[in-house]
Amino acid sequence: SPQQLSADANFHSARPNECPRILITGGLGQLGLGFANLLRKRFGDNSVILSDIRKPPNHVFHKGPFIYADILDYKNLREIVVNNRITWLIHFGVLLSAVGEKNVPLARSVNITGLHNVLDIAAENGLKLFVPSTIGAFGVDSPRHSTPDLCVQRPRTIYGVSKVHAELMGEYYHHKFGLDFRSLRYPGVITADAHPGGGTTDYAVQIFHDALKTGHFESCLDADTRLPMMYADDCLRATLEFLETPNECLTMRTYNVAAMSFSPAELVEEVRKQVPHLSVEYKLDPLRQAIADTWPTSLNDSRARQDWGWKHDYDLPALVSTMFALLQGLDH
Ligand code: AKB
Repeated sequence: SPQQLSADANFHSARPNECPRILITGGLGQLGLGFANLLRKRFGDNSVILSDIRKPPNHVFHKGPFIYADILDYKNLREIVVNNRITWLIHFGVLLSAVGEKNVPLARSVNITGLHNVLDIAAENGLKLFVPSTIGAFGVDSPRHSTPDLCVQRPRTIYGVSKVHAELMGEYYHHKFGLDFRSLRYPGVITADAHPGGGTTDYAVQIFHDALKTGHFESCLDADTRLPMMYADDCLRATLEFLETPNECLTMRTYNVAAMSFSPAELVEEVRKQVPHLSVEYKLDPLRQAIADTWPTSLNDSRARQDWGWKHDYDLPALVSTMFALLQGLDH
């Protein structure tokens, strides 16, 4: 479209030479626009192309370049990387844990075939490649508490299996072909500006909207199911700081990152400090509960803290007060 062409023209002309040229896949998911905003602040508005297979809402389109990119279409993706002289690829395109179990063939294709396309294009074109991993890459056989970076990983979801595959393939491409592959194992991420789609930790975003809209919250996980969680700003800052860390500081390619752990009951208690009348019902979703029961309750991220200085800013009280301030500001 003419708008797309002009977005591309801006992308080519306005960027200083030393800045990375960044493509984000799955850009309309929970983290895409937030990360594009952070990267655009750092490297300039036209340094980042957001991409997805869906039509973006106007506010996304007006914030900077957006392009159609299908990670399952190798030639389409390669053309975008080549034509825009991309140097960093942020691969957010994925089906999350719960939705993946409901459509295994699609999850296998998006999460595994899509990753293969991204890996090959990144290796062929000398890109820096970031692929998030997850607490879902661990399983019942992993240590449950303070789970370390290196331990047994036998997840039982297609999402988890595909993420272990991504970690291993990325590391293999790094050692075999010199690909600058980097991955962080994200906890459940809590965003104010976007909803997650089909994850096991989604309840921790939903509660804020329900508290403000109806004052009633139905938790799909049991009251005492503790999981590692992180506020979006910490998650995105961790990702950028990690990407900017010189190669020689990294002793690994896939790191745990952590901030806090809480259960639905602990989150409810904190939310009630802002919305005291919140009523809560525990209506378990058997699929999500079964998945959560196999995940770590907390991550050990000491290697990230040691190697590249990771440090979180938000604990549970800070997360809750920030979420309410933002959502009320958005005129809920
Ligand atoms: C999910 O719940 O599937 C994701 C994750 C923790 O990876 N939010």
